Amino acid sequence: MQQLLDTAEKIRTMEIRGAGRIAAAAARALRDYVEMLETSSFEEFVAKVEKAKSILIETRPTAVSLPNAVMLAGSYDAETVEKARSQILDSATEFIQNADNALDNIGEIGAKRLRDGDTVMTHCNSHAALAIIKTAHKQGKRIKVYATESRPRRQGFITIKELSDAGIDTTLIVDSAVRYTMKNVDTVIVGADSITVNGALVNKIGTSQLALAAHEARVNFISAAETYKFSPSTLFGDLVEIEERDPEEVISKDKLGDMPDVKISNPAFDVTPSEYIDLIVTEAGAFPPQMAYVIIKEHLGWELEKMG
Ligand code: RI2
Repeated sequence: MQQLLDTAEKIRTMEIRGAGRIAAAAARALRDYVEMLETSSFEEFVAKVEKAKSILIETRPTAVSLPNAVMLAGSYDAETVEKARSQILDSATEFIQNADNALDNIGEIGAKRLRDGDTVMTHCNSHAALAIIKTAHKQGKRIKVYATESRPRRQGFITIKELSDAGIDTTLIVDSAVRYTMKNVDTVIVGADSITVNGALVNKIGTSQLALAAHEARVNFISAAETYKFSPSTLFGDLVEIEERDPEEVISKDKLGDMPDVKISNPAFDVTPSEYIDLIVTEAGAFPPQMAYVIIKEHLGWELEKMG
């Protein structure tokens, strides 16, 4: 259990971050926990596995990849400890493997949307979005990238490191330079934390500003998202909760000093409506956002059965 609690803490503090990485880490933690779980009582096994699942799911509220991963990795229908254990080990291993392959497919499919000489803007740090840019670069296309800083956690620094290590022409901009810079951009590519049934994209705070600026400048806007980033529960009316993080991430109490009454708001994500999204690139193909329902139905049907 201690290992699982450590992983949960790393997800909460964002030592492990990025909707896809969170999902894979949770699947691994659940697999390792189940592998070591010592009990011969099936009731106890079920209770402990369910408890472990909720600990992982409760770490961060917005990225649906987390509950989807825990449900897919932790699925079993056997009614004995050993059979259920072996089913979960198989499901979790399959999820982790599929998640890895998904990034390769997203890279291949999305790279077709980039032409030699294109300029891309990206936000935060998305492994799925970077898979597209890196694949196009590997194919010999000359791609130039503007990466936003992405305050307050500055994940843009991880992005520029990854891009420059890959030998890609990279420029860092502050978040407020998005609209000014958009005139030089051909395509915006971002990741996804959740995609709702009506095709809205929930992603790092500031994404909707990129989308708005891209729309105004007639620039393509693409989200790169594995199918497990679509949210089945939105089909049943649930809203995606936007995580509000510690104000200390924005400014420390010391620096606020003599302004103790000033409040700090630190929402970690925002919502981009489907009208501003040209395409969602998944491992199963490139879809318009209006097809979110079909993706949920075909790829996350297990969840619908449980709910329906
Ligand atoms: P990949 C990140 O959230 C960003 O919002 C990013 O766009 C999204 O996860 C998807 O990332 P955070 O964990 O799965 O930094 O594509 O809050 O890596």
